[in-house]
Amino acid sequence: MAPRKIIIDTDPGQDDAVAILLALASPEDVDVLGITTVAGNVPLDLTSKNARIICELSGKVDVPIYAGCDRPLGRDLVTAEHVHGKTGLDGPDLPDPTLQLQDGHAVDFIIDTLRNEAPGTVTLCPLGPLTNIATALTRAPDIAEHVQQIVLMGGAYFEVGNITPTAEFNIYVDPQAADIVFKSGIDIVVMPLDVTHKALVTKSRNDAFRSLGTPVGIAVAQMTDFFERFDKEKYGSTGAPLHDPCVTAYLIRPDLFTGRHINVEIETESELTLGMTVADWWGVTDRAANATFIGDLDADGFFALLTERLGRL
Ligand SMILES: [Ca+2]
Repeated sequence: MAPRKIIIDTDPGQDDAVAILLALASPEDVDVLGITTVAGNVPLDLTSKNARIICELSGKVDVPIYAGCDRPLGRDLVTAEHVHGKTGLDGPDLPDPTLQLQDGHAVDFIIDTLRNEAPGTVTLCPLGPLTNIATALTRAPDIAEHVQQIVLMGGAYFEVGNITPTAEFNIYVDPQAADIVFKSGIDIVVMPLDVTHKALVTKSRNDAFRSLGTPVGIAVAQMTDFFERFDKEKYGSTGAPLHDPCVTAYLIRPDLFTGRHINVEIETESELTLGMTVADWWGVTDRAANATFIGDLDADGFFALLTERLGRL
């Protein structure tokens, strides 16, 4: 089978970095048409810089990188330096990038790329707030039929919220954008906290990254070392959850994941529950299913895949 054509839309982020590295290490499975950046974990200038740092680290410098929206559609940007550090990529000491951003806006790149590809052939992989994707779909509704699937990290049901008591960060930052995407009619696969909190980097899993002995393996180990402080303190978990790599791992090994095809709606108005993903996991409404909401994964299989692929870079 030909590799799946994908666009990674991202706000790196240590876990975004690992997701991107996994994709770049897997050319037989995914063809990365481009990487688009969005404001999220840190402001846009930093997410755009971090995306370039990651591509240089991987040695794959021919993937075009475009900067996108620097703020959510209808509200002020909320960032997460308390999780990811001041740079968004704290942990390893990586050099400033020499790789340049492409001219032009990420949203234009998404629109043009989709229009140039056959209907139903490009998968969008949002790893941050959905601002770029929603802007593209609003400006050019015709691109929806060119999308094969959207596989995104965001939301939560059983785990509820990580930035407010009821909202997951990516959805909370731009709930209006999320609402547009979830109502788009496109086939959506969601990696909520319910599954990503089961993708924990335990000490032995992190040792496996470090033992690769390569610049990529060591940098990933240092990133997760940094990232895990926050989650260990907050949740008392055994290690850092690798949220975003669930997206790229799903493209390579969907059999590692299980979920339910259900209705998911986004709360866009309530001050109390803004950005909540109202997921009808138990099928208690007659609202039509619009997303596959993943609930579980084979964590050992996931980390085995990750370690094997990262070892190639
Ligand atoms: Ca992210």
